Amino acid sequence: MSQRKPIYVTQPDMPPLDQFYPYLEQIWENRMLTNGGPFHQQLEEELCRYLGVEHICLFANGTLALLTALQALRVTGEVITTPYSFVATSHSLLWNGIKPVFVDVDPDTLNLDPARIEAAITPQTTAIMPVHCYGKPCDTRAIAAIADNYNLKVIYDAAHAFGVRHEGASVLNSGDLSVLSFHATKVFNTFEGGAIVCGDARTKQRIDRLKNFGIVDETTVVAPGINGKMSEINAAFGLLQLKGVDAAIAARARLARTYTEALADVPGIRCVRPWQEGASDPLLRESNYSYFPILVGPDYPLGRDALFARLKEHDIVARRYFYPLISSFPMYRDLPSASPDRLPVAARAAEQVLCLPIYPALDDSDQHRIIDLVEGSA
Ligand code: T4K
Repeated sequence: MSQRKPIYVTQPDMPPLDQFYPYLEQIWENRMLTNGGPFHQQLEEELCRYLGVEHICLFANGTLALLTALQALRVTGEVITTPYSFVATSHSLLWNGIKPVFVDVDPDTLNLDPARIEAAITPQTTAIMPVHCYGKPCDTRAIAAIADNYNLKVIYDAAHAFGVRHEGASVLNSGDLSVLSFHATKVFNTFEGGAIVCGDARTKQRIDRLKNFGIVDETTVVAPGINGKMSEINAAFGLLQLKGVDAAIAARARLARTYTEALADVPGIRCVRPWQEGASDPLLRESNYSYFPILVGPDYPLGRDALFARLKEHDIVARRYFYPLISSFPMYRDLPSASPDRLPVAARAAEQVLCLPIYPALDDSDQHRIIDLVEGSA
């Protein structure tokens, strides 16, 4: 058994600790620990500038942001969504008493397939909740056209899409609302955290009230809001992280390029989010390289799970994001739309996917060890 430290699918990018002390001193001095303190305010402003969005509402995590986004738009009834995501996407619907309706994904992008959405719309449908899976933009134009036609809201689960651009602008401006996660495993993290991006001040005000118990002022409560607030310590860490995020994404892009080139000719392996020339430019990038998913097809000498186990034997902890499909979990599997024969593309991807380690501190020799193991030459 080797004594090496495991290599995880991701590791948070940590700025030097001494750079965090001044923020802590400031918090101690301010004695404002939460409820919209100065660092919270500053992070909202800096994120709006960095991301190129009009308004942002910070949250304690992405799941509370999803829950609140649905409430902000008063979504009810049925919502069309993808089964190929992290469970938080559909859980946010159940927590709001909404019925998820699963629709299959596109085989190339693994995002919700717009061509299949219309057939799933019923008189109860009020919204679509797509996911920019692994940070790859959905077909936002096609989704907008369907939403306009049927008068549906669109809430993007953009948990993976921090800093991603699409057709020359932030992908976070698509739809009615976009929801980010700043969890420790994400490209930009605040330990735990999340946000809702919206386009107008009125919606921001409503969301800000909903995340603070529905409070308007000392004597007025207008909605059964939740406590979704981000604390000052998380906001301060976000400000520090933001300084290094372009360098972190550039480091990820280099790793993605190495994987893409090394694995291009391995029979049976398909890179779902290959590195692309020019795609590291912060103004153009359609990817933040938050994940490096590969599909292990029938031409590969090992099954996906055998490759997963082989890597693990070498202390490389890859992850099968997103297996099992959300629709196969007990709270969803009896829904008519959850039947696996209606979701063949997502079901196949879930059986074949393996996310390889990618994070700025992954060193070249470890990455080559991973590549050698996938190539079968180690
Ligand atoms: N929508 C989508 C599409 C999402 O992917 C997510 C979250 C959400 C919504 C909800 O957002 P949040 O409420 O989480 O803000 C992880 C994360 O917990 C979750 O945030 C993320 N998606 C999901 C895709 O992955 P796990 O259960 O796989 O995490 P865990 O603890 O196994 O971490 C993965 C690896 O990362 C570990 O092997 C080690 C490493 N790691 C992890 C943590 C927490 C570290 O090195 N340091 C750390 O602090 O869910």
